[in-house]
Amino acid sequence: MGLAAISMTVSAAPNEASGEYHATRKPITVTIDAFQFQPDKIRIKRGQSVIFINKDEVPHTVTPDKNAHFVPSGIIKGGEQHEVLFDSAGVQNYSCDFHPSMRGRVIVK
Ligand SMILES: [Cu+2]
Repeated sequence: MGLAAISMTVSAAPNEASGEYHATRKPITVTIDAFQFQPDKIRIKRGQSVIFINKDEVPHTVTPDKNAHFVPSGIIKGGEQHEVLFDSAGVQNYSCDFHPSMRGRVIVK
């Protein structure tokens, strides 16, 4: 996915429960480099998204733990990136399907 596509996916979708718009919250970037999520702990606001950029040459995933609430990234090929929307508050832990020791946490307020 290119940068142009990314900016288009940051849509101005209203949160229907609150009627509040989250479009002004810019995505945060997490880099996947040398089999690590960097940073592996971030804090964001509900409705904010995270762009995971895979700088490795091998594919990775951002897969929620059983009790986490966000849509799995699917495979992010080497050199590619994927945006994940976090619209549930709480501690969202995730790992990579291929490398279970690769773990990260998004704290959604
Ligand atoms: Cu991996």
